[in-house]
Amino acid sequence: MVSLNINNILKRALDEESLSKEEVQYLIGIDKEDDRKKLFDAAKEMRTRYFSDKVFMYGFVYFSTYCRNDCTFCYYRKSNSYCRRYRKSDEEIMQAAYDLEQSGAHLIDLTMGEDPEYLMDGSDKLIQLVKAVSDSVKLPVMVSPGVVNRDTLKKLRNSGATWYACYQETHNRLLYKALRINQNYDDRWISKVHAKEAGLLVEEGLLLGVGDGVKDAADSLFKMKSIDADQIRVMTFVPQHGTPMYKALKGSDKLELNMIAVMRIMFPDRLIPASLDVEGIVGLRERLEAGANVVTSLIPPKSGLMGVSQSILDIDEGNRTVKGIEPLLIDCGLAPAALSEYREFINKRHNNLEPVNCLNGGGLVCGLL
Ligand code: SAM
Ligand code: MD0
Ligand code: SF4
Repeated sequence: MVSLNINNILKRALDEESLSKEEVQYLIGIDKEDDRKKLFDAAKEMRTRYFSDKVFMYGFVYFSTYCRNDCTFCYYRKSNSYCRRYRKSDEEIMQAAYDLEQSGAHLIDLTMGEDPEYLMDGSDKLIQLVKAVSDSVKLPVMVSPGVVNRDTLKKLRNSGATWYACYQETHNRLLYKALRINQNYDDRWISKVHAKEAGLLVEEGLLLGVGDGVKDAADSLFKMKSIDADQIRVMTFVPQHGTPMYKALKGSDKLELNMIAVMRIMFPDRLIPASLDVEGIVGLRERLEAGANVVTSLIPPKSGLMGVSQSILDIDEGNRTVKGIEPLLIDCGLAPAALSEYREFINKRHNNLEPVNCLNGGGLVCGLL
């Protein structure tokens, strides 16, 4: 039995030995500042080993904020009458994608609420949009449409999408039920299995500060391992006006930072975002110092486009742009990656043909990467 000592655990982690769930939980929960510094240093060492301190930058286009769901944490839940909604035209979406490409972003993330106009039976509006953006912008495209069926995922892949992003938020089923009201946990999980089968890369993510604990966080990391996600993320809950969780206290982002570092140690060759959508530019340095290697939620200023959990913070000021973040990257000893390096990562993940065993209990081989 290995003793729970930070130096021993980090040494084993840097030697790339697998950590037990007990050890992972211990790392996630560390609180003493000098121990946290050791954790972040180990995470940065891993990032240097696998990514040579290069950072990828993702453009974010939240093109429709209409949603049929009622997630308790989300500003855009359907019953939030306080929320100003929009549905951008194809021209506006293409313009935003073009602006992001010109600014030096490496990817366009097309995100929407579960907008019935895009998701109703027989509609190919989403497929057409992805095709139009993929054809006109020479960048990989991520789609974040919520849960969609197997057939739609295949069509998204065929129309040019590289990534499917869909965050489980938690793997504690009781908590999931309270957060994603009337949404089935397994349907959401299986959509990611189907996405992999369709040849899409997958991003999986967690929401922290919503009643979850350190044990939930550790369990979630092992669950994430089972799906072999290509990109993994954590975001701290930001209370939203007009929602049932508005009065909840915004948790400190300490747990998010520990989680980013533990993710980097457990998944050293995967992409891990530092989202500008939690604390804006002010929170970027600490997320990068914890081992993140992607900056997400870059949004063209004055486009009228919003963020998810910070709907307007830093957008029109131009702080959520490649130009706005570059000085900070450099100050952190990091550098923006070249687009060719991003494509290399994608190709490597596409060529990883290891079968994954990712369905609960069944021991099934359920997809190829
Ligand atoms: N509607 C689609 C869906 O839910 O999958 C796409 C949007 S998804 C990318 C929005 C994500 O932002 C959620 O899955 C959640 O992780 C995060 N998010 C939403 N509201 C948040 C909040 N108040 N605080 C922190 N993160 C939040
Ligand atoms: C972000 N606002 O990266 C985006 C969003 C959706 N794929 C991503 C949560 O922070
Ligand atoms: Fe809709 Fe997504 Fe917000 Fe849930 S998280 S209410 S599905 S936009």
